[in-house]
Amino acid sequence: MAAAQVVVATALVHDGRVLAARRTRPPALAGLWELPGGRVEAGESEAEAVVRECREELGTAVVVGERIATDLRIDAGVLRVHTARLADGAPQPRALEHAGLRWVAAGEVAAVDWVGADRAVVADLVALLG
Ligand code: DCP
Repeated sequence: MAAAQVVVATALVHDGRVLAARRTRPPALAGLWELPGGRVEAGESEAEAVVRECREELGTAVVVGERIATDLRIDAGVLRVHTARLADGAPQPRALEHAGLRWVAAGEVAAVDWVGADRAVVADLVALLG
């Protein structure tokens, strides 16, 4: 059996807030907020995938930190969250995949309308933001 597809998500932290991105697709996820990311491609490390997805989706360079959560099961496979910080440039919703971005403070994390898998890391995000 093939290994489960790994999807990475980025807990991008800046000035005590974490970046949330509003999905436009698929219909089941449209309007909900996620930690930006996507599928790890063949031959790519998870950290490399985080860097690539942030460049593609947000137009920004990031430095990847540690993995903050256990594996989360999603329809596409398994989701792994990595912390990151900005290396250069303010994130912009570049890809059609996102309708908007917002920086979320620790006290606001629980109230965000997250996609299902990401909701499971709310406590980790609050701890991360301290
Ligand atoms: N996903 C999630 N939470 C995240 C990021 C992704 O639950 N923080 C889920 C949504 C999708 C799957 O993972 O079902 C793949 O995510 P993307 O569609 O963002 O991945 P890609 O950008 O790689 O997709 P595509 O290949 O469609 O461009």
